[in-house]
Amino acid sequence: MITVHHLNQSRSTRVLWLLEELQAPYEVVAHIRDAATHLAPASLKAIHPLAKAPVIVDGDITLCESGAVMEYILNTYGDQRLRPQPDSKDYYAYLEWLHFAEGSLALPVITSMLMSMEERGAKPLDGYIKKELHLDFSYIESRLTDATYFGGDEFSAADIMMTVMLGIAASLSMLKHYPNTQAYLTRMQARPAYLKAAAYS
Ligand SMILES: N[C@@H](CCC(=O)N[C@@H](CS)C(=O)NCC(=O)O)C(=O)O
Repeated sequence: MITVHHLNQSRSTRVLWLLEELQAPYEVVAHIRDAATHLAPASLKAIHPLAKAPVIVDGDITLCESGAVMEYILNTYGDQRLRPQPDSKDYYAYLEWLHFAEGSLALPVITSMLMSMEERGAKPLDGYIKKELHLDFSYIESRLTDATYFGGDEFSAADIMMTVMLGIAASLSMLKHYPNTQAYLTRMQARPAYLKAAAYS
């Protein structure tokens, strides 16, 4: 059975959500952020040298990086669910959005979050971040104008990757001018499996 090393307020919600969608058995080991630094505790470093969540352990495998963990779970327990077939028309759109969440969107969103935690903003970064956020959210809004889900007509793991990052963006008031994205987020966050996963935070 998979053990999910869950850090409160972290990307490990993605992993819990996916497992709930698949109704796959798992157990959770909770790690609590340091109250002063907000960093992961030493207990997580004992599981993986990067000391970042999520980490899963399944038999001989210990794996971090939420995208890689999602792929592992789909390969091992997915039974062809929650991603388009590799020879389907939607497959590469699915793959793009699956990776976009961490590869492109995470940087400006997380940098903004960190800056908002500072008493004094890092002004030289402002121009860069605003440009990147505008580019990324315009692209997302356009995708969600054309498609119901990031992967096409069907809900997939790409939606899980994207929704968790979009939730952070919404909490930073970044979605005000992107009505389709906001509506999509509301829809995703109403999914029963998301609500179960989010209850772990
Ligand atoms: N790209 C990695 C990011 C991992 C990451 O930065 N995790 C954060 C939580 S969302 C973390 O563990 N932070 C605690 C720390 O750095 O001490 C992924 O998608 O898994």
